[in-house]
Amino acid sequence: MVLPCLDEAAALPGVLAAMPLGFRPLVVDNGSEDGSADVAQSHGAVVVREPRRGYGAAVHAGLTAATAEFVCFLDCDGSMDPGVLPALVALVRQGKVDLAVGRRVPVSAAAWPWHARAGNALIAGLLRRRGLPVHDIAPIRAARRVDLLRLEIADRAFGYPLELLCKAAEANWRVHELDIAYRPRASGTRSKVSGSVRGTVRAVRDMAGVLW
Ligand SMILES: Nc1nc2c(ncn2[C@@H]2O[C@H](COP(=O)(O)OP(=O)(O)O)[C@@H](O)[C@H]2O)c(=O)[nH]1
Ligand SMILES: [Mg+2]
Repeated sequence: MVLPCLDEAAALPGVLAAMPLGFRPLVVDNGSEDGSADVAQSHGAVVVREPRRGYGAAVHAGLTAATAEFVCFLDCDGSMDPGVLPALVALVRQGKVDLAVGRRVPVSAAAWPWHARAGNALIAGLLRRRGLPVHDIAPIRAARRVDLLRLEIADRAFGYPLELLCKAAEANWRVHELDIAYRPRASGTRSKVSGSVRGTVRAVRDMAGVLW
């Protein structure tokens, strides 16, 4: 399991404690300054260090470092329960789909700011027009490792999840979306993306670069 991480020391213990049986957590750190790497290590994760900044750079480094046949991705801010991952992996393992993704269902208004939700809904709508049955550009997904490497995703920032979905559509992958609970990130931690309008604008800019 690949966990992109930037300054999530307060959330990591809870996320790693909820790791389902048989999953090996790889925390990819991008130079956190809050001791995230040490916390991850002391809670049983393998730490991969990626000097290049960016969500996509972290996810790609984790995918490269992973050795399992099936890989999955999850934020390590405590907003999503790792317990949902076995269901996603099972869909891929059973050969029913090539990519299983989570559709975030917020448990409260605070879990998902309006601007992030609006930007996400807009882009998911464009993806459905390309034939993908998705309602979210979710940061939670499972697939075969070799399949993902073959997609050759180039974005190293917040455009990564969208580029992944676009390339999966081009390659005619079977994609399935499951509802998952989306909680507010763990207290004591700070959002890097959708916590501010500025962050959302940055994410939409990265994503627009992928779509056009
Ligand atoms: N390695 C790495 N992880 C990042 C970076 N930016 C965000 N993340 C991680 O990616 C996940 C999503 O970021 P987050 O701040 O939760 O975005 P939000 O959910 O939109 O508020 C979290 O696990 C972050 O720690 C980055 O530049 N590098
Ligand atoms: Mg988050």
